[in-house]
Amino acid sequence: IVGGSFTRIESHPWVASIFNKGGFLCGGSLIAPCWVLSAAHCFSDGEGTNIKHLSVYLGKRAINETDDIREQNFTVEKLIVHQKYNENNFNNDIALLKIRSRDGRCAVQSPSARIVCLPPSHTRLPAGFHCSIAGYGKERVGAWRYSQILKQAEVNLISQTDCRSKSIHHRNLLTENMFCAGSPDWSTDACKGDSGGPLVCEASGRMFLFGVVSWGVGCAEKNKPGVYTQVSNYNQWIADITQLPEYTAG
Ligand code: 4AZ
Repeated sequence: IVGGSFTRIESHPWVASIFNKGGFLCGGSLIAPCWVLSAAHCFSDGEGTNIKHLSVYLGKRAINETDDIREQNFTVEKLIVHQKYNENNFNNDIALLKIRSRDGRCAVQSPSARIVCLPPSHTRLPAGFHCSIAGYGKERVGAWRYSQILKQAEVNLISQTDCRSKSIHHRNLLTENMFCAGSPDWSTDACKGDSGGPLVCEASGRMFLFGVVSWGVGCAEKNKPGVYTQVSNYNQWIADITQLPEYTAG
């Protein structure tokens, strides 16, 4: 995250960190005890991801530290990349990971690990609405490594019309499964490594997962807002997968 501030995992307890072969890969969000929602593009490197090489953490403040008290660590039992994910335009950039601890359990709720609410189907919040993003992504576009500590920042929702008109670049690239968010002075944005992580908005005293960090052109560049997957378009897809007998048995 460019701009924003360092934060405690207890302030964003749904944040998951996903590692591939021991290296940090992407963010995610805990949406049910056994399920983490992330971005499809995190798992589409040519050969495809071998789930044996993935591990998922909850309750982690720093990606290079082990926190025996707070963190929970999981392997990935199933990885479901959206069947209509388009790697050319990032349409349907959404994926689900079924997690399982070494002793066969799912996430245990604690002050540092908690489920985030899904927004009602097809809801969109008004332009200008303040939401927050969190992740371990780069603090500058050219930084040589990810932020070692979890960061968060406030961004405002941008209407589809505004995102298409203000941002020449995004004009023909924005689908109905995406939305834009940015800070009014363009100082704050998601960046490489924040992908898959949450954009949450508070409504009626609860935090809802409205977006998944998906793509952008550079980071915190003028008129190039961050683009997020519109989670409320996927309630049925999420329900179908997380409730499938073959995934819930055992
Ligand atoms: C990335 O490369 C990335 N500024 C994610 C988000 C943004 C840019 C790049 C948004 O994962």
